[in-house]
Amino acid sequence: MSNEFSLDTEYRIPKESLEQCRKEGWTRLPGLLSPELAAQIMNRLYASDNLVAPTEAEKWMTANDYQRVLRMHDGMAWKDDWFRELALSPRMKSAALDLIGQDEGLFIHDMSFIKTGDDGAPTPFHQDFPHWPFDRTGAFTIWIALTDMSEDMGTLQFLPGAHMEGPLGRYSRKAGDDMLNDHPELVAKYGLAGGTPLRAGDATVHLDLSIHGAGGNTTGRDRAAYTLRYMPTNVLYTGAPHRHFEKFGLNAGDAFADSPQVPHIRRGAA
Ligand SMILES: O=C(O)CCC(=O)C(=O)O
Repeated sequence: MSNEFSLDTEYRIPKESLEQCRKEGWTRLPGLLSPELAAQIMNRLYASDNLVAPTEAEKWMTANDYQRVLRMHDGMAWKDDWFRELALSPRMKSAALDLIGQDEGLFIHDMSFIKTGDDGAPTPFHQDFPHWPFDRTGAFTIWIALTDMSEDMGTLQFLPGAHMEGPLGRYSRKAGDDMLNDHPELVAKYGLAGGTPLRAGDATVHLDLSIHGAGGNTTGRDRAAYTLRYMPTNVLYTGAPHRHFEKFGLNAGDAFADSPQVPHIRRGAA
């Protein structure tokens, strides 16, 4: 792996990108990982049988035969040290702390979104926050392309600035539930951004209130993404059911920062 991409090398996010993220709720992180490391992540995910099905609260994600159209791994960094070391590496940590804007933060979740090439359905537009048991906003997702992705493979799209609307609710009542069906005016108001090709190892970031979705994938090639989620240290657990977060041993009202299951990331610390 060339030094430029090493996990020991910090990835500092330019001021303009941090400003874009604050204003628009998303930004790009080109070259976050090397294409070789992206391929390694993909191979490890494909070799793992740790697949999860969407829960009742995730019905929006896909049709019933989810394994054909969407393969998901959840919480790999809580099952396999290789993924944990990646999430806590100087490279990922420096990028996450730039986004948090503080010298300390929390690593809280990782997940894959692999749309198979034969019939990868679109990802309905949604916000993440209403699906999570967090008492305040502040969490965000780093979404990493694991293969080169053309536009027609469905990279994430965003409504830039729409995070300022605040939480608009869960859209999880049925497969394909899309918040833009209830709020068609938002596209006219904010427009659409993203959805452009990515190289393996490139990433996009979106905030928990960003409205995002993706086109389908009918290219015949798998569209594989790996996501890492981080947040500031002050967020409290609401106790709402969630496949991953309920494993942290917290009671409603507890701070995520106090769970031994939640790794802290600190500027400069090993
Ligand atoms: O990859 C996708 O299509 C969905 C990803 C997503 O919604 C997320 O990471 O929050």
